[in-house]
Amino acid sequence: MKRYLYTGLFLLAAAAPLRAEDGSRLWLRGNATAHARVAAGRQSPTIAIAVSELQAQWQGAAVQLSIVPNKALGDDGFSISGSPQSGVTIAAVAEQGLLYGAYHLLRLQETQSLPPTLSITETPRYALRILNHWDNLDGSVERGYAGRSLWKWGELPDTLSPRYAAYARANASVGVNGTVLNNVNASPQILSPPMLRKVKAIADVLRPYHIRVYLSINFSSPMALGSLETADPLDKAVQRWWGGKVAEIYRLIPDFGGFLVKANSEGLPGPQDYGRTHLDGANMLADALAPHSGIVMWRAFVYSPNDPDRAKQAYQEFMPFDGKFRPNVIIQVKNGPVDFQPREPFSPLFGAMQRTPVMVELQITQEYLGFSNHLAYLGTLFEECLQSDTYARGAGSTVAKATDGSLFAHPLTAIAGVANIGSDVGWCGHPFAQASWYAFGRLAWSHSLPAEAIAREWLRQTFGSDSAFVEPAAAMMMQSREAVVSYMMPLGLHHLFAWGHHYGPEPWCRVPNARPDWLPSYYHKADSAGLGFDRSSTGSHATAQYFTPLREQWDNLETCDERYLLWFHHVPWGYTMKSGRTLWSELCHRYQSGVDSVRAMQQAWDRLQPYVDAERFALVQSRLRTQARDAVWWRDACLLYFQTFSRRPIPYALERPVHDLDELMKVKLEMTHHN
Ligand code: GCW
Repeated sequence: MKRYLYTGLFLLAAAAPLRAEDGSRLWLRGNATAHARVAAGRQSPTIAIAVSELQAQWQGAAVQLSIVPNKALGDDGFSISGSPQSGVTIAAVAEQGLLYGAYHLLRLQETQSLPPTLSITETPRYALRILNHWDNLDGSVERGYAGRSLWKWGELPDTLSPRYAAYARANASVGVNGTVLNNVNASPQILSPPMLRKVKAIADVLRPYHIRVYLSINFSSPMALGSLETADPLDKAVQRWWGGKVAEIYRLIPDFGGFLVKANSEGLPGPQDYGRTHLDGANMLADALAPHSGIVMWRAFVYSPNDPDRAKQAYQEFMPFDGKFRPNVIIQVKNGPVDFQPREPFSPLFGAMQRTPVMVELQITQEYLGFSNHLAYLGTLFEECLQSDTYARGAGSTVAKATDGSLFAHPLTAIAGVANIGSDVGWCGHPFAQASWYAFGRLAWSHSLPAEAIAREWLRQTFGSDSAFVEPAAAMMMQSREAVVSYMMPLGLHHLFAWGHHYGPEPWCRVPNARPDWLPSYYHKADSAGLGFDRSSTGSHATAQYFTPLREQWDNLETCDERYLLWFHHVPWGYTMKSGRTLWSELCHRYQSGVDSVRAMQQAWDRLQPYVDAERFALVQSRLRTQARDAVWWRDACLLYFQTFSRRPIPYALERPVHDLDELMKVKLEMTHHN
């Protein structure tokens, strides 16, 4: 079986009732036909952007932009008053509030939700709303499925791609105010003087949109770039080197945001190479940045094999340091304890680390959700994580509240999303993948917005406001991520991916001498008795890292949320599930329901053809076909493989597999992108 992943599309010769669109305008498709009267009491490059956006697009009467001393609005907040008919006032403490207010007003117009009288006050829940680009200096993008890197390092700093400003505009329109330009697997070269001049050129373009630049750093930089013989964070020469480097950066980029650090993780250097700790490393960099008000985002994605359960390791390594970090350090924690799986319970560090600022890292790029081939709207995944109750201070202690400064009063609050953006004309590789970028920005601003409301907003702006389109399309989006969970890894299964890439299934994968925790069998633990990883008190006891009542609920097979069942338990094949079916039978039903959902998405999409331009219609239709084939592939691979252990028949009411296990075990994908 040969699979063609990025080999072009066969566009259908469908009638094109609507203008063709390539997706390049994202959700900002307002037609520049308006000539609104817009007045501002002050001038600045940022205010000029707000004014010109409103002038071009606002269909109502006049707009007044005012700076007011209303401290309650904070740096980024705004209020909107007046009425579209008689005139609107946008007020803010700072210029960026006016910019966000302008985009908010235009969004209400474009989504056809302008009330007759406006009385709006908005402030963001997180101070820092940051995209992380895993972009390498050679133009490749780690886990990127939307072409090459947006950053054209070769032609910078002299040539500025028009996409930089378009990128800044799109982000500002949803409130994103920071970007880490380079991969966390960082090359020391990013801090070399020529590269810093290129970074400065990008920062200059992003500045009027109030997007700060941050960089990922390599912990060995003092050795690779300087002539030091060590990168020991307690070494005075090392500290001086970082101090000098940071000062050099701020001379070029006075509003530079700070560093993102992946250290002692997946082979990268870090303080532990010198017998020091994450605390020593983070605080050393924090001291270098503090005089310039820069911050350190230190990642907790670590799993040195000191405990047989990888899911426990970040908590074990970081909890002892709680309360000991400098105030300008924030710990960046992936949503789940393992690694961006289609579904994971939230990381136990949320809620547990109370005396240190902690930020959520979400993955917008679909590393584990079918790349840009599969339609998987991640607003629901982000919402599920942010609304998970940690019970850290009793019921209602959601991950969102444990990180937004409300439950634990930290002035430094932030959230990050690993971008799915590249050189692709449509930015994200799949028209619907734009929605996950959009949703990240909207949730970073307001983490209690329902994913469904965000989907509708995005659809109206990106395609059109006809409810005959919006309602079925929103329904399709809302079930899309759950569909992926069902056909890939239902009931708490995780990491069944093929070796070397994370696209297709390889639950049988064996690689001689590989780290056990990089192999699917480490996670699914299938045997003749049953399936799943025992993380309960009879196993690795990861449940103990959660607060009561979760630890008890999840510890007990009978009360464990079935979404996480095989995450926390090794369950007998004949175990009776809530549906009354056996585990085996339930597993078969779940895989089939995933396939069925994709078929339903295909049907729903085909019905929407009259409402969509031909170009995007055909692209989505073609991607859904790939997704439908892949869903069957996943179902057959996983069920036929697990059946070698369960030795039970696939329930007779369900579709039969269409592949042979032997054949599937021979599939080797030719991936054209970086794995
Ligand atoms: O998910 C894993 C990815 C790596 C990534 C790493 C991380 C950037 O497979 O590609 O490296 O996580 O988040 O550091």
